[in-house]
Amino acid sequence: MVGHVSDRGAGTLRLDEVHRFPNRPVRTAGTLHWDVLSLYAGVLDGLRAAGSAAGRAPASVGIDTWAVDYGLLDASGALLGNPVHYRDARTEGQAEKVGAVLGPDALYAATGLQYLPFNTVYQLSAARDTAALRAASRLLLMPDLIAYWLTGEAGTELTNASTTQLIDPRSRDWSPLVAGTLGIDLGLFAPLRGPGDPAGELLPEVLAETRLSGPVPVTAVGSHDTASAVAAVPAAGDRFAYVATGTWSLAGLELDAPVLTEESRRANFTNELGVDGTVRYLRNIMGLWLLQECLRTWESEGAPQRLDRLLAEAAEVPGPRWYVDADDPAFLAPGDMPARVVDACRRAGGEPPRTPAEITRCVLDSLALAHRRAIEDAQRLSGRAVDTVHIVGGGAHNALLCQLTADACGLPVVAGPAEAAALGNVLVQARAAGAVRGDLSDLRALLRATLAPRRYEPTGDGRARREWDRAAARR
Ligand code: LRH
Repeated sequence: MVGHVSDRGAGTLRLDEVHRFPNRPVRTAGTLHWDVLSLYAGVLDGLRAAGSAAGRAPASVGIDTWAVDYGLLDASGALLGNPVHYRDARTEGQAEKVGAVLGPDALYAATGLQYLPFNTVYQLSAARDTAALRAASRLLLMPDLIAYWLTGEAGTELTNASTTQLIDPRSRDWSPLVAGTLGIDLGLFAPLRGPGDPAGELLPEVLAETRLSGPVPVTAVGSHDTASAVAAVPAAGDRFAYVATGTWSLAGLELDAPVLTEESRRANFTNELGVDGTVRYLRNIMGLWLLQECLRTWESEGAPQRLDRLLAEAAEVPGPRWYVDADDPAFLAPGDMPARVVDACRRAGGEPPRTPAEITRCVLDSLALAHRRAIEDAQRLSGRAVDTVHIVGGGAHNALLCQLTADACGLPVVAGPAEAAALGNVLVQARAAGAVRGDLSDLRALLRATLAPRRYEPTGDGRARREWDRAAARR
């Protein structure tokens, strides 16, 4: 994505997509990996395309990816094997092992991170006796690994580091308590850097390969994609909730300080760190992964579905009628998703959904309900009330999901931008480069002045509203 950003005059904020490449996990010898070299090749192709589209090198480059995963390097800087995918089964049973050393309540009090089976601490616990971890002298989270290959400089960006469960959200620094108790060597991590900090320059070999003329600085951004996406929520004021939708739905609030209460832990809320000293107080919800995986299954069974038609049909299915628990780890692994959804409905009692349209409706109603529960819980646990829900990320294009979320929450939904992560990424770079000024609220004002989000008012008769209330009350 090439961003064009300025706050002069009426302001400019434009994204051009110059290259897109697939991210296909690969299973070898029973382990699910990221094909990180193919991703890096895609980044180089993208930089080359960016240069030729703009006719000049970009003023800055910033990288964000999904959270928690990492690559290990030996002392010479060579990658020790392909990074393992967080959906791999290696973390099964690790929470119990870690819990025996550091109880879940103490771990939460120290890190404020929700329990997710794939948090980096559980991955490191699974990797404990492997040759790769023993041989490693560096651990780089995914965006930091890409940045390292581009620049030769190693750093650990803070927003993403906060998803490792090794960061104390009060000090915004490593937690020696957690690392020490769990026997994790903090020396593996490169020094922390924050969004907006310089992160080196493209290496000569990278400039040659991408046909860019240097120097091209690399800037640390909210390198956790969700941190960048939340930075680009076009909200005015602070009475808003957000749902960053894509493979996951990340639903919650932006706060100034973490909420580390026992109640918050029990509600499985996370305190990930955000841009400009903020806290992303949210819950992970399985998200559109449920639908993506259904589509993949139907295709592999020789019955491919067109998404637009499927969504139109799903909108005609009377609902809300079926719900599955969109926080259930049973949906985490790749595989036959329609069967898992139908199974979960059958266990809940009554006639399960049968057709692809009914299953799609079930998935979207379930996500809308999970969004409502997360937003209600976040308000209760933090004491911050909201009057609007912002949906950003890929799901902002899904009109049915946006409308159902408005209906379930009984609040207006403002949908867009869909490319929030890329926008939050370029805005932070542009500010570091001096092209825009101000704090998050100024960046958001620029978003509002240059984009046209779509608004969904809650609809539905009294019966539908009562059904959402009933469903939300059932836990
Ligand atoms: C979304 C995301 C999310 C994490 C998950 C691993 O892409 O970064 O915030 O929990 O991936």
